[in-house]
Amino acid sequence: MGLFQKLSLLIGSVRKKQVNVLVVGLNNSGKSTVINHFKNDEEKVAEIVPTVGFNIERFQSHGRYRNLWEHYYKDCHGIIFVIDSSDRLRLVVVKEELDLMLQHPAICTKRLPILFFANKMDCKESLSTVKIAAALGLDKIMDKPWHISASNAVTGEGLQEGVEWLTQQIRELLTNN
Ligand SMILES: Nc1nc2c(ncn2[C@@H]2O[C@H](COP(=O)(O)OP(=O)(O)OP(=O)(O)O)[C@@H](O)[C@H]2O)c(=O)[nH]1
Ligand SMILES: [Mg+2]
Repeated sequence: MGLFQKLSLLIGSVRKKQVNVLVVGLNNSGKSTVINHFKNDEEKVAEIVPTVGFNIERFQSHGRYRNLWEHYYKDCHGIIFVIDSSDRLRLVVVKEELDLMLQHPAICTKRLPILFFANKMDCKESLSTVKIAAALGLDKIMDKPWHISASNAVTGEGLQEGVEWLTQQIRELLTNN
């Protein structure tokens, strides 16, 4: 069973409701590659469970478009934050963007689960999930469930573990509301 199918079935069994997951991250982090991985499964799902929708939207994390964020944040059930683990130089920029996102009025009041993909784990210079979590100060996120998974979006390695975690979180969120 494909990742997307599994996620849809699990969530769909709780409530037949559209689930929106937002995929964010700096340019070149691997967002489109992650999304494409889901898209292959989407076609299979359409035939099997047509009543369960799953939208993955993405936008570039550019300051210029920050006023659009609220629109995307408003209806989302979870966030996938993609990080290029091999891009050490821009890790400070990732932290800035993350902090801005967490401070956003549409985000800071919600108990939205955030899945971090420490992507490009196959690259020689890539940092471990522990080092990335420390650099981003993830341990300071107390009011939202979060999880970090190492991934290789090209081969799909690590995506399943992360998505399973996110599925469980969204399921709990939908059950409790
Ligand atoms: N080695 C390696 N390359 C990856 C991985 N994920 C993505 N890439 C490559 O990184 C480049 C950027 O990936 P995209 O998915 O286009 O990144 P993006 O975040 O959508 O970038 P923008 O659309 O510019 O914001 C592409 O050449 C991908 O093939 C990975 O896990 N490992
Ligand atoms: Mg892209």
